[in-house]
Amino acid sequence: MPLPKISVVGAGQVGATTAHLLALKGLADVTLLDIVDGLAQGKALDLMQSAPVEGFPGTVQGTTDYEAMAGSRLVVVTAGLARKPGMSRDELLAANANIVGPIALRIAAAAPEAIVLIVTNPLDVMVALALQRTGFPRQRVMGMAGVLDSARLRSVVAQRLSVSPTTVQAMILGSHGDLMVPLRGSLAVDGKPLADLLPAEEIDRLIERAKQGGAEIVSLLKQGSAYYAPASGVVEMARAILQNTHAVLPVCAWLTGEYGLRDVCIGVPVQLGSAGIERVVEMPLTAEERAALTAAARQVSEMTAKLPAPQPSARL
Ligand code: A3D
Repeated sequence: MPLPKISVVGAGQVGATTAHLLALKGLADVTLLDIVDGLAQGKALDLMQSAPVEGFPGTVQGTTDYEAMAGSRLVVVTAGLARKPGMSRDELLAANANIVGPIALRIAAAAPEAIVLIVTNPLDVMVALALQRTGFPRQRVMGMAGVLDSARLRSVVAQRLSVSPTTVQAMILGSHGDLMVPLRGSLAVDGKPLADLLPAEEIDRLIERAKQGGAEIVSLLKQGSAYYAPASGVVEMARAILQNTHAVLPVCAWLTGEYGLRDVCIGVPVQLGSAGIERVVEMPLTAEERAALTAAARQVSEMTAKLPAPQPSARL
């Protein structure tokens, strides 16, 4: 059976690592696209030269041509600037809107049936922008952040308890930034509530460490931001879509009344399948969690309202 096609726009750290994982896992034929001539082509060649050793079945091609996205089941957008030390994700807003807006128009033209998965920051606002510019239904435009944020929390909990990270469950909702909303009731190890294993203050400290996980990596790297775990988050979502698993994952989605929120993109539990977002899953929240999710949504709405109007040159 031929493999589905995934296009990855942006062949930088997150994009190239995503292409590598997709190829290694045999999930797709990958088209890697970058605005810098030679970058995607060079990385694609390098990846293809690992195929004889790794034995993966798919192909990776590199290009600067947006038309090459034609026929993609999924387009992953990682194009844009990454954070520098001390910089907030929100400071990237104007610069990355001028990159993601035109790319969304290109996707709508070249791959009108594709599902779009945004990674570029500030994540929640970029998903709203992509939804608006593609004109796609909300089922087909989403963002990756919650899988990463939850994985960071699962990782620190696993290290603290010396257990396998795959046995740790966690669900982080809200916006990808300071206003992420960890659901304390979701924290468990092999189904056993974390609250039975650790004191509340220690759980607070682990949550804070996970919240600062991205900034900690940015300050250590000195240039660029995290990419291995972000790419794993993208591939987990891609797998749920391509293999129609109906997995429930934290996904940035456009809400139309769920959780009492509307006309905003925010991280919520979503069932993913071959159509994209199959449904937003409404989990019971504490009053505190609901208030935190509402505050995060308000902040994202305010930032979305600040999006620059499309430039004539950006109208493609
Ligand atoms: P980086 O390694 O700089 O790669 C970005 C790539 O985008 C570069 O190769 C650019 O040449 C390319 N690019 C720029 N403009 C265009 C364009 N118009 N068309 C095609 N390619 C273009 O950055 P990175 O890979 O580390 O990060 C990429 C983005 O993802 C940044 O905005 C990060 O902040 C964001 N990010 C988000 C998460 C989330 O969890 C949401 C995690 C990690 C990174």
